[in-house]
Amino acid sequence: MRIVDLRSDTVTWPTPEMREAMYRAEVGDDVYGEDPTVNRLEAMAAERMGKEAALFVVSGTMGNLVALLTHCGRGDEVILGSASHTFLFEQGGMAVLGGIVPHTVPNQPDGTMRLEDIVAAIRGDNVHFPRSRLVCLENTHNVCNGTPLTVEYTAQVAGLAHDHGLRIHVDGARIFNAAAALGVEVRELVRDVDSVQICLSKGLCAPVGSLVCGSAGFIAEARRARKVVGGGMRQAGILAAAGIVALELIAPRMGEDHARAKRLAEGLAEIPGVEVAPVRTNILYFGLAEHVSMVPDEVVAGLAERGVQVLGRVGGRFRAVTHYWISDEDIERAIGAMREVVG
Ligand code: TLP
Repeated sequence: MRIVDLRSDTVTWPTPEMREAMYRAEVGDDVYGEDPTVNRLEAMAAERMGKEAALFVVSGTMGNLVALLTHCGRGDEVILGSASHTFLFEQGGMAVLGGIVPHTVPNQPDGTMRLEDIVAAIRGDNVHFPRSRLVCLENTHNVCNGTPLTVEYTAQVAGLAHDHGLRIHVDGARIFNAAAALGVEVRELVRDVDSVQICLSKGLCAPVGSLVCGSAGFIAEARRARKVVGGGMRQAGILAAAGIVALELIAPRMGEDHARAKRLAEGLAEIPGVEVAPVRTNILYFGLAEHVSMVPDEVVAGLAERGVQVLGRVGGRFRAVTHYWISDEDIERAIGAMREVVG
């Protein structure tokens, strides 16, 4: 039975073009800066993001950590969303490894933080306080229904941060989804920010890798931070080759995944007892109405028996994510399976 795997867009396999490019990749020792394929990928990412330089790292978690370690020293404070991936799902690496203090501000349902809440979180100069150093945004916002943050909102937060002498980092794990949903160039979304982390291994299908982008000086420092967390790679061109294909061939097709997520949302919404959250990109959350007497695990197991995988979350919320390897037919199968399980 073909499995329709909607748990995440991280489950994507590399495309045949990627495997071919990986096989043929020219490589060198990247710690010496001698891997031509890594260098090409970094230059390409920097150009796409409108930044001076970029750094290839193993994962989104490492990309965010390296950016935070570069912006902040021990005892500095980072203002970030209470539902952000960096706060919830990165083991508090900033505190564990960097002595950096997370200061959370509530995320609104659309993934934003209210400007007044950010301002209120910024510390004054006082011997009792850690030093506010950085604001982090997440675009698209994973837990907040995959919602894209707009160019205008990002610019407002960047302006506010800079006015207070803080810097701003964007966790852009799915920034290409945001750009596609908003109909803007991806570089517009990060125009005013100091650094951005983008993932190649989610909807973009590459097997491994993220990039941190920023000014040349910032990236030179980030290269040191990457090394100290053990992220200096050698013949990494094998991996970067897939990343180049990801940027060239996969990034432009995010809209297809969004259309399928929308169709899935429509199909699920027609099933009595299923409540579907608004969907803007490739991430769809849904839940069960109170009168449905099933526990989430039963739904996840029932779908799995029918070859459909979704994530079941605390509080009875389920997540389904569309990606390159999900077809129109798979979406109809998922809807049919849910109808059988809940119906
Ligand atoms: N997200 C994963 C899980 O960790 C939850 C997923 O399946 O969605 N930022 C954002 C916004 C992310 O969604 C993720 C991964 C990361 C960072 C971390 O990236 P990796 O997994 O490459 O370390």
